[in-house]
Amino acid sequence: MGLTLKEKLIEKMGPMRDQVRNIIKEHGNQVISEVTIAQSYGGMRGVKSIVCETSALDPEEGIRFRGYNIPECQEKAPKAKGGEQPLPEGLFYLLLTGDIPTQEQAEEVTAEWRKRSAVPQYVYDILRALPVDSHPMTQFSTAILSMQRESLFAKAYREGISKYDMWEPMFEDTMNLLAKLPTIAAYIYRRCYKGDAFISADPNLDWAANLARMMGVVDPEFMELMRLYLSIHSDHEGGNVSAHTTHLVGSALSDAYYALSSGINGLAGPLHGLANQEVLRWIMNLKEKLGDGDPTKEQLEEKLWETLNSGQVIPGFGHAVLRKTDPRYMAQRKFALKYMQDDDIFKVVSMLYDVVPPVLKKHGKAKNPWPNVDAHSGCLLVHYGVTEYDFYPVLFGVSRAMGVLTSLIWDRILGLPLERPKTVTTEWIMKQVKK
Ligand code: HAX
Repeated sequence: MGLTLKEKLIEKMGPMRDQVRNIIKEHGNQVISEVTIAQSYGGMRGVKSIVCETSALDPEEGIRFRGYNIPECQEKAPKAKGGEQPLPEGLFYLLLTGDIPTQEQAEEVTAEWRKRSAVPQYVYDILRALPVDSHPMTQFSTAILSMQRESLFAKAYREGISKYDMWEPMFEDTMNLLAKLPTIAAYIYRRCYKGDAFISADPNLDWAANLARMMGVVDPEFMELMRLYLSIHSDHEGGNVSAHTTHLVGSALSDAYYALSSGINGLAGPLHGLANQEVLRWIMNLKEKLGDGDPTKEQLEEKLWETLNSGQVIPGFGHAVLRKTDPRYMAQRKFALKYMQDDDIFKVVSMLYDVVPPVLKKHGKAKNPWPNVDAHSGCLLVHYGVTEYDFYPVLFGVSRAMGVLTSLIWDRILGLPLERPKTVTTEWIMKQVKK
């Protein structure tokens, strides 16, 4: 029997703590970034300031999870029997420990989450008390927050836990939360769109396949899609809104429930995770307007300019860091080319890939005219009958929870302090300018 996930983490944390302590001691004063006035007003774009261990985003190449890019993860990470896509459980193991797990180690995560997956009855009661047309992200965030009373971290803090040991209840809270998220997400889906008819988990299925099953989509292809989807949305380094928010709230030693719920609220913004909903809404509006048949390139261009000229953004395109097509988009495109080449919506998504970048370049504002992850995900979901696009960001949230909670555990391992950057007023800036 090899090391359990927790033992593996313990093995990794000592050297990392020493390394960070030494870096701060020996090089703490070294400058790694400067901040301009434009960056202060401009959402801190490009300012290197926060530390995040789990993944790194290169503007040209895209995301690397602990050093591995998406094709490498697809090739090396454990898969479900007969499947080709990585098991998200393996991605979680990688994000947490830095090592790609063996098949057995990934399956241990599946088994551990299965053990912890029971959702308290009061969560269903609370969800049922919300209007059924509350946005699915509101329901998701509320469900997570409602379980805060279960936090082992909060309990340990009350009982006087040492700072050095805080990672452990954070790890337990993370495992408990991740175990429950697919059931909660699927329940929200069933409640909102399928007459509140609950479907229970199958103890023989993996985490992602169970989410598919509990949503009521039993197609093995959709289970593969969920494995891919939940793997590639898991993490995007530390500065994006959901990761940064979770980290910030956690820095006040708020527990994983408070922190994740906040991160999910950030993901619910249309410039972030809600963009996948917006992309589908945009395409469906277009199809509704044009009627049956594929739109022409000219019709797409016209609609794009209409959107831009009315002061709105083209959802699914552009990125704060990336300057090339998002590899998460490409991974989904590869999936579509394999399973749904002739799908109507996929055809529109493919046309947009050709038509939007020149339009955005001509428009002259967006620094990155290329598609991001959200431009593609909706069309894959519609293909398998998940047409209710308001729900899409919840799936993003289930996946993103893996990355942001992993970072929260590392925040506690490294003892990172309360985050509190200095703010300045425009009056202060004016004084600097006059100097
Ligand atoms: N359509 C129209 N205009 C766009 C644009 C787009 N897709 N992307 C950027 N721009 C505009 C910006 O609104 C900004 O305009 P103003 O100067 O008038 O404010 C200008 O171009 C410069 O912006 P930028 O520096 O290129 O981009 P930002 O770093 O400020 O913003 C965003 C990055 C992702 C928010 C932006 O590209 C956008 O709004 N895209 C559409 C929404 C979207 O797809 N969001 C999902 C991103 C991926 C993600 O986080 N998923 O969760």
